[in-house]
Amino acid sequence: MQTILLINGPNLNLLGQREPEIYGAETLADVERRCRALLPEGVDLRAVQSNHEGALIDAIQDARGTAAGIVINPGAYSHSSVGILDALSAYEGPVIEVHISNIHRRESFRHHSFVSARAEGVIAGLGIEGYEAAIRRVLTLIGRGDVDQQLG
Ligand code: DHK
Repeated sequence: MQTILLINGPNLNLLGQREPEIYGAETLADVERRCRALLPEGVDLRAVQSNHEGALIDAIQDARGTAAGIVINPGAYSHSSVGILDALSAYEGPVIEVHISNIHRRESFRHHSFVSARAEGVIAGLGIEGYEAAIRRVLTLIGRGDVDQQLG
C-alpha cells in the first residue's frame, strides 16, 4: 500500500464557511472525499489539517519513509514558513503545492510562497479542483498515473 499525504494548513478547516467568495462553498471533508475518489487500488490518503506550524512540520517529518507523495496547501504559512520549507526539503518524495485562490491576483504579500522552492508543481486558482489536479500529478510521479494503461 502506498500513501499520499494531504496536508492543509491554518484556517482550511473552515472551508465552506470562510470567505466563500474566495474559497468556495465546499468543505474540507468534500476535498478529502474528492481526492480519495481518484485513488487506484493500493493507494490510500492520509489527511492532516492543523492551524499550528509545528504540527504541520511534525506531519511532514512523519511522511519520511511512510508516504509516497505529498499534496500540501500550507495556507498562510506559505508566505512565512521557512520551517515548513525545511521539513519538505528533508522529505524524499514528490510535493505538489495547492492554493485554492489565485494568490497572484491577490494582495502582494500572498505572491511569494517559500514552499514553492521545494515543490515539483504549484497549482493556484483552480478552486478545490486544484487538489484533484495535484493528486493526479502525484499519482503520475509515483508511477500510478494511468492504471488502465499500466494494466493494458
Ligand atoms: C489559503 C490561505 O489560507 C491563504 O492564507 C493563502 C490559500 C491562500 C489558498 O488560496 O488556498 O494566502
